[in-house]
Amino acid sequence: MADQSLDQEISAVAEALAGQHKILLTTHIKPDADALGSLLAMHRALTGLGKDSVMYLSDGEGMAPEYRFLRGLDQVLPEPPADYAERALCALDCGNAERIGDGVLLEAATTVINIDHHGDNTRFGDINLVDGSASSTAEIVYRILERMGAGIDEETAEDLYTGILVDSGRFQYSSATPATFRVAAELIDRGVDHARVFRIIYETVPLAKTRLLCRMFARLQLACDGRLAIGVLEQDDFEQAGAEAGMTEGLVDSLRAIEGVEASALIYRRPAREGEEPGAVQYRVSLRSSSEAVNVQALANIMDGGGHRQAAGFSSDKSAGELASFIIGQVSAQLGLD
Ligand SMILES: [Mn+2]
Repeated sequence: MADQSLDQEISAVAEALAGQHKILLTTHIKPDADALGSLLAMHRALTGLGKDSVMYLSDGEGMAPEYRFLRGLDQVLPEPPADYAERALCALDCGNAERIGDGVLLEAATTVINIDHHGDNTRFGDINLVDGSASSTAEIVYRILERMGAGIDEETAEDLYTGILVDSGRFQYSSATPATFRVAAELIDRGVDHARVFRIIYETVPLAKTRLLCRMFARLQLACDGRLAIGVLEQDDFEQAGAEAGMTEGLVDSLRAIEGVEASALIYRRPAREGEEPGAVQYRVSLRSSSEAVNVQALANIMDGGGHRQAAGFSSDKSAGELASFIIGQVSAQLGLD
């Protein structure tokens, strides 16, 4: 996207938000740090501007425990507010409408504002701000708030910093540009204790999650001449490890980190919830690539999923074995191995 049109889109969203009073903010199911950070920061900033802002999350149960330190999560509603049809809906970090997890909101909203950084975003909003080159939605939210003249206090800064930190792979992915580092520096200037945020997210790993990691590595499968790593976690693995559904966060990245590996996949089936048939839970597949040669977004799109070239995912009713074969076939073709 040309910088100028992006700049216009930022202004359009800033004006649209400024023109609304009642706003419903939401983000994607199984929210990650970027989703939560963007949601909380936008809410605090809009509230600070005198707006009637409400946060809603259709399914927060798969949330990774390391993000629970973020302040204000207790204000996120598990059900849509009664007056949802009177509100403008602002979706954050959602590549498509299905990611919101609650179709009725989209139908009912007075206006839909879609703010995201997934390159394959379906532009489902009335107003769309999609910057596929941004490190994170949080970085985009920072630019919108700046444009609106909204105050960014220490808490808002921490929310945004956390989103940027995690989605940029601790500032190591190529999506982390000099501009990303400048925004991060600005947020630290506003009081973020970055060393503390780092410790909470990366250095207080629950033992149960470490056990889950061990189970994943115990059955590690290498394919495509060692360029593809596949991990599988069954419901039983979560039980044996004493792990909860949200503890898969980041596991796929450790598969990619193996020497020679350019792409990785984690195929997993979360534990069934109360009243849910274990067999009814679909497999979820998280995909990562560290090479130009493998585009995991294209792979996810075939299975009705989505994401970025280097990080994507999808859900499926197929078996773990079928999914592994599918991924090996696709990655082999992309690498020109067959
Ligand atoms: Mn994101």
